[in-house]
Parts: sequence; C-alpha cells; structure tokens
Amino acid sequence: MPRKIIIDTDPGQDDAVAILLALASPEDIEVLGITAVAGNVPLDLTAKNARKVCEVAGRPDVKVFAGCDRPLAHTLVTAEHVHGKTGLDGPDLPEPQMELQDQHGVDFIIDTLRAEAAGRVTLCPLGPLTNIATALQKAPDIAEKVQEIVLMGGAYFQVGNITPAAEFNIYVDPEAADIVFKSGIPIVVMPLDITHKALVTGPRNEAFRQLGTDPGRIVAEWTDFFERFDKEKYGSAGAPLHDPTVIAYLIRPDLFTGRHINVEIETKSDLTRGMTVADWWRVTDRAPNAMFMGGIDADGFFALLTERIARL
Ligand SMILES: [Ca+2]
Repeated sequence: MPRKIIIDTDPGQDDAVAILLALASPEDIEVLGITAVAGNVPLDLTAKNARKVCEVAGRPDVKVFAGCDRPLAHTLVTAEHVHGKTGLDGPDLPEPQMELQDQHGVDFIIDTLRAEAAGRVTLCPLGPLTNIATALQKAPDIAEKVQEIVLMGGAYFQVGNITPAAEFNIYVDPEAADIVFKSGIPIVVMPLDITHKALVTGPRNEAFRQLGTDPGRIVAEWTDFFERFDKEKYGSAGAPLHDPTVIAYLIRPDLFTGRHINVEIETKSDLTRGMTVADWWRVTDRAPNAMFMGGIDADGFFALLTERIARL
C-alpha cells in the first residue's frame, strides 16, 4: 500500500524536486494534496509554484491549497537571495493552468486527518512549520491521527544557514516549530547535517540533464540556479538539495541513519532564535521527541532521484 502524505511546502527549487520525486513514485507514495506556506518567497508565489511543479510532472489533477501567509509571531523572512525573485528561478516555466483549491490549506490538513483512520497519513513539511502548527492549534484532536511528521529543517553539527545559529525553515517560524516538536507526534528530522553531505556535484547534475526529458532538463536547470549561491557561500563542489531527502526517506529509509533524541526550539534569544537544540550526545534527561538524522548514503540518494525523475 502506498503511504498517504500531505506535502506542506514553500517552493523553492529543492521543494520542487521533492514534489517531483513524490509524484514519480506512485507505488510508494499517494499525494493527498499539497499545501503551500509562506517561506522562501511569499504565499502567492509558493502557491503558484507548487502548481507549476505539478504541471511539470504532468499531474494537474493534484490538489494544491494555499495556507498561511505569515509566521505565527514574527514578520516573514524570505530567501530570494537563494531562490531568485520567483522562488523557482532557472528554467522558463509557463503560468500554471490548474486552479488553486478554494479551501484553506490548514483546513484541508485538518479535514483530511479527521476523515482518515489514525496512523494513515504522514505530513511532509518542506518549509516553515506555520501550517502544521496552526492546524494543531485549531484542531488538537488531529495529533493522534498523524502517522508521522517527516520534515526538512534544523541542524546540529552544521548549526545554521540563515543565521549563524539557525536553519531557514525553523528560523522563519520558531514558535510554529516549537508547537510541532512538543506535539507528541512521531517526528523524523532531515537537518542540514545530512543535506550538506549530499551535494549536487557536476556529474550528479549532468545525470538529470542527460535523461533527455523536460523534467530532467528542468531539474538540472533548477539546481544550476540554486547552486550559484551556495557554491559562492560554501566554496563547495555543489549545493545541498535539502527537501527531496524527506520524500527519499519515505521510499528508502535505509539510505539514512540517525538518533532518537530530544530536540527543543529556541524561541526567546535574539542571538540564537530558531536554533534546534538537539541533544545528539544525550547529555540531558529530556525525553526524546524526534528521530534526528545524521548520515545519508549520498550516492544512493541521487541514484534514487535520477531513476524516479526519469519516469516523468
Ligand atoms: Ca522548502
């Protein structure tokens, strides 16, 4: 049975590749819907970009919803410096033809979880956790219905990317992240610690291009664009491709290793706001609340991505 998921996302080139990976894997994953959230760029763009990506996959039937347009307690911080003005800069993509759903993304999450049996729906947040936290606040009963939350966010060894102490998704809405990490729902975290071990090197990018398909070329052009910024910043051989790790985990959990540990979110400090205080070394007696990944089989991850994108 394919695993039922809701993708909560702020596309974003790496979000886009994650969505393609999910839509290319129907034997493993059933995408019940995609909820957009403000993050990399404002909500009107993430909601539009999510639809562009569905159309790249040839799936205009996928339901896309707009969720929250701002974090719970702070003004929105965006990342056009990484993703470009549209959030999806790189290849020229047409305006989407498919409609945005009328329902609010948060209500779609709530209604879907209430309609399904407990333990049947996995939430896959790829951006700030505003939609998920808002759903949990509005409908606390859904917490026990969620099978698992598998999210991209945070860091321990890599510490931060948007500030010296914080990863972007958590930094944008730390109050939302705090609600999610305290929810009692089983959580799997894909932090910078693993995404920085899986860089899109030249040959890996070329493998997408050489698929000879439109989706292959588009993925290569997205990662070309996305890489410019990170190569300059890190001086590395390529850029991390963060969000597809979440979907890859659902398909091939054996590609990842981690520890079940306590993770708390810093919400108070001006200096370290949005930090994921991960007890990797288990030096406290705080109860474990998350499976925090630390290792990835990078070659296996890119082989999976290339094989699945080739199907589109
Ligand atoms: Ca994202």
